[in-house]
Amino acid sequence: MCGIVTAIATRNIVPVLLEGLRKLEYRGYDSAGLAVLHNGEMVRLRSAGRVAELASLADNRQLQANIGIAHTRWATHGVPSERNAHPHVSAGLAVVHNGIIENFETIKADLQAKGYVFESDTDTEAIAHLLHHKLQSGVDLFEAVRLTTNELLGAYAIGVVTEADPFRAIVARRGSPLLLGVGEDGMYAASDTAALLQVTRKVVYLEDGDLAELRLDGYKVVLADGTPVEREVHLSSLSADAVELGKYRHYMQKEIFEQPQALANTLEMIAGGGSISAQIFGVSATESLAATRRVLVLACGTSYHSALVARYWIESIAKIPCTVEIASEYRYRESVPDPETLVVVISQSGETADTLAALKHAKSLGMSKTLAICNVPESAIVREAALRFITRAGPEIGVASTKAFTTQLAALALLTLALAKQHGRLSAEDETRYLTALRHLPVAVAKVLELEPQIEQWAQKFSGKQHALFLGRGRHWPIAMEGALKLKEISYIHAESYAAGELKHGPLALVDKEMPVIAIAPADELLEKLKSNLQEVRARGGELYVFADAGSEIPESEGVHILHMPEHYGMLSPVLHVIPLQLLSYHAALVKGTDVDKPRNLAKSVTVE
Ligand code: HGA
Repeated sequence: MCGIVTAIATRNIVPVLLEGLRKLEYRGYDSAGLAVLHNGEMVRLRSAGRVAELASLADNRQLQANIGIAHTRWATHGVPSERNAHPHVSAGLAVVHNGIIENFETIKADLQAKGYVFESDTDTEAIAHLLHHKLQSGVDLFEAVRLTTNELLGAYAIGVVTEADPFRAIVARRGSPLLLGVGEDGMYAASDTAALLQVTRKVVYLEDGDLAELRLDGYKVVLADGTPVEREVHLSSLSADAVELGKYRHYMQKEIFEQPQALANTLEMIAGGGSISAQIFGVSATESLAATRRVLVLACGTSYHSALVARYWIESIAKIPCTVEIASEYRYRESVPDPETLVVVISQSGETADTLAALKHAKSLGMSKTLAICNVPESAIVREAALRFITRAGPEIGVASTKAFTTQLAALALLTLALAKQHGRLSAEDETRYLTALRHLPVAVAKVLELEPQIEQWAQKFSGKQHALFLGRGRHWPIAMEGALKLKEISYIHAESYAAGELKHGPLALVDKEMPVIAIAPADELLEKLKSNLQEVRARGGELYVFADAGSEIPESEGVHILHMPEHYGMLSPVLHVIPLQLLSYHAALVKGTDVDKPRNLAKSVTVE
């Protein structure tokens, strides 16, 4: 996903722009570029490769400047190439952009009719020419950006500089993230704080619709209608090194608490837009998803659990048959290939050997429609797949995956909606409803994280146990699986998960007072069935720990402990229900004193078979 850096300062800002881009590299990108005023002239450099290449281009030119914009691109409109890399220019004016302009085709056609010639396939170039056109009418740069952004539909964060007005840079946002950095020697802006810590800790978060002017001696912010507005200056406590622990005891705890931000980053593409575009999975996705007749998801471990949740979503919403298979099994069994199947591979690192091999195996069987969902953009799996979606969880250090899992779920929810839409099975009303729920997800997750103190108390009771049973039904059954996996991998307590309806077919024999039973009890259509299963446990003396949505109406009683979750969150409820299970295993492990971030016998990237 792309990133923006903008700077105006008394120092040479070229190294600042480049270092800022390096800090944004983790977001994933396919090309990079910058535009600066060097001796008053606009110089644009672009590279279809890494930021390091752009840096050496800048070095060769001995580029020096006091004002400029820079960008890492993750293509949505037009293939990754130098020609499509940002900044895009229109007669001495340069623009960088994150997001998708949904009405760019109309704007483009209009501008072409006025004589503007487009050099790229991007939606962004339309912003540059529209801005130029507005300037022709005599308004100043700031007003021209305001008028331009008011015509844009979709999501954007933009940075603008122009030769004609060398003493200010303009930035604006709606949907995509952007914040200002107030420096000692000038003003800065970037997609995230990490890019600015090199120059300042004083940051100003822009709100949707905000427009800001950056000058050497300060800045101003206005709303979309031009009304001036004050935005608070925060002192960032972020460390310059994003993977430092900060106030947390372990990476796992830090990563659990980073989930609202990780989800917001992953969902950036839909933050402002009113509709879902298949293009977020790659330039050829529209065609590929429309031609998909079946979905096969291949993954391992936690990623496999996210796939299992997605199966419920894809079949019930997109109405497309979906199978999920453990990658290490798939690669070695004789299966029946089907070229109309979309093969989805999921891996945090993108290097998981079994998943990579399964992807190659599927391709060798003639299945060329492939999609990688990964957290590491340059990884082998991403390079191997035709389509990709990069989750933006940021570096995940703890071996037990947490934020990678919830961001994978977010990616899979987007895939479900994109598939449903391509197949004409998503009404405009449902699209709006699902997208609204997705956009609200970071806030909903933050609310669940507030339950930590209560979960800590529960964890005390678990640490003395040898075994635990996790129960769930429907799309929460995979969440029970994930809860059991988390508990065993970091606290070494033996845990099993079952679809609650399976209890009486065997595992009920294990239940006694030494076997805590954890139940995931969302207030959904299966709740009454689940309640009967819980009665079966209670009748055998099993102690129940129930994560119940508000409205589940399961009374607390002797041997039945209830933790109340927020309102039922519909389709996306699994994303919320996994959070307390992550916290439960983390705190159980703390009580047991295990090495939380590096559990015995396990490695983070499973690059061996
Ligand atoms: N739509 C623009 C910018 C894409 C983007 O924000 N990627 O993360 C383009 O395709 O160039």
